[in-house]
Amino acid sequence: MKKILLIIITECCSLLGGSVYAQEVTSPEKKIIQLQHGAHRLGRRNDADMARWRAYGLGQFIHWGLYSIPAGEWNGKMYNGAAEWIRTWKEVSPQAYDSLIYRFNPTKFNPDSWAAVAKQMGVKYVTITTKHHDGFCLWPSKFTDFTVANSPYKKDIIGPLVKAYDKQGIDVILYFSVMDWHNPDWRYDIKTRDDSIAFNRFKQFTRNQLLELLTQYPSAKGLWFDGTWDKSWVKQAAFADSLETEMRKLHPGLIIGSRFRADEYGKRHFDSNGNLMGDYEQGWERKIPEKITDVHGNDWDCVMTIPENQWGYAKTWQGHIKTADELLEMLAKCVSLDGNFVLNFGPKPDGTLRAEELSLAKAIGDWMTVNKEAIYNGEYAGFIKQDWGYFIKSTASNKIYMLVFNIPVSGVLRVATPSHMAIRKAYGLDNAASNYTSEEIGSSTYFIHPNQQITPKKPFVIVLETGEEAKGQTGGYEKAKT
Ligand code: FHN
Repeated sequence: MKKILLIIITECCSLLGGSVYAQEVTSPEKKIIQLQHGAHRLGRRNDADMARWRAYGLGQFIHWGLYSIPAGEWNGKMYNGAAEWIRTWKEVSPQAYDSLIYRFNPTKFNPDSWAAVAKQMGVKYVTITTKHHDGFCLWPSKFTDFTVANSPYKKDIIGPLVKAYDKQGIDVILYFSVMDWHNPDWRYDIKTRDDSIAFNRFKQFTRNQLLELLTQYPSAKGLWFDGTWDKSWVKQAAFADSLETEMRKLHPGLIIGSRFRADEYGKRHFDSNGNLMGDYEQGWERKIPEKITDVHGNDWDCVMTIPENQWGYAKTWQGHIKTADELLEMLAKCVSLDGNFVLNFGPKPDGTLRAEELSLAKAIGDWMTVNKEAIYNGEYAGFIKQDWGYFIKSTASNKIYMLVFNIPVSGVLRVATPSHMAIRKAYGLDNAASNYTSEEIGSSTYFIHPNQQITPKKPFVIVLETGEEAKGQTGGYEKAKT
């Protein structure tokens, strides 16, 4: 009770516009710090825009910019890091890198064909880099010369892309890196008065660009922030907090992840009380939670590369390249734990997509054509995880989907239902007439026997229709007396 009261007090204070000075309240159960710039809300956002975001399941990430030109190679030498970071390599002069603007001319860029690929793949949203850490803007920003408008291509990339994806019914989220290596006012840290003057100009520049993006592309559904870990930005709790409020006012329904701002103690993602800052957790980069308790009831997305760590176009991919089945398993795992899965694409400098990405998109899309019902509107089902794969519950139909990736030697699939739930029917998602036997083998435990010998080439989905266990229908199983 005491804990609940304290949480309510904290919440009221932050809703009152942060007029309460930071002060510590001690409780025997938990020490709660009153924050002026902590989380704006406790728990999930429950409006229609956020419900739409939550139902996406599958997304596409696009990293595109000047770095696609060197593509991980500089003066004949290969760079070991991610291609979009090549500007920071000691072998590369920043001036030489920045002059790549004069070579940016993606004459084969066709946003309609990108959007068609994404549509066939089954993605519900795309996150596009409007500006990555190098500071190059894919839209003609009024606030810097370092934009596509001053490249040989001259034309806006973001506007036509938003239009093409909107036309396909795919929502657009704008990626924005606060860290900006090109801007002379950007600082990693603020140590001197001059740093502080410069960084104040940089803050205004950042604000101008963000308001410009939201004004120019009003159909965008959200902002995906990056490059916000620098000490300089982490110290801007008040500024970032008021900018977030300003952006939300300008663009009602705007969705912002947990990477945007820090609280006044410099805590990022989660404030000093452990509450999520922003609308969803953005910490799941190239990793996926193992269990539902890892996500603490928050919304989240996982952003994933196809090779180990390349976001921008790299001529050659090193190491393990994920297969379509691995990516589908990641997608299933994310949705089964209440998250979205976002797969990255790094287009080539001429504006085309690389062959490996196109063929993975096609394979994922072919699987989605049959199985999308198990992904869209999917959420954690509350079943105990089994080794054969993942359970997903549909918020649209209440059906339970079993996404099967590993079939046991026995060929039968074990299911333990939450208590008082019985399985009424089991069938293949690709064939509603395929009636699978569900054998009750113990209290709330079943074996699903697919009727035919299963030798699938692809992961497949079984639909479970469930109902309340009839009163007294416990099967009379006796517990061991230990
Ligand atoms: O440094 C970037 C990286 O290049 C890429 O943009 C990823 C995408 O999530 N974000 C940063 C690292 O967290």
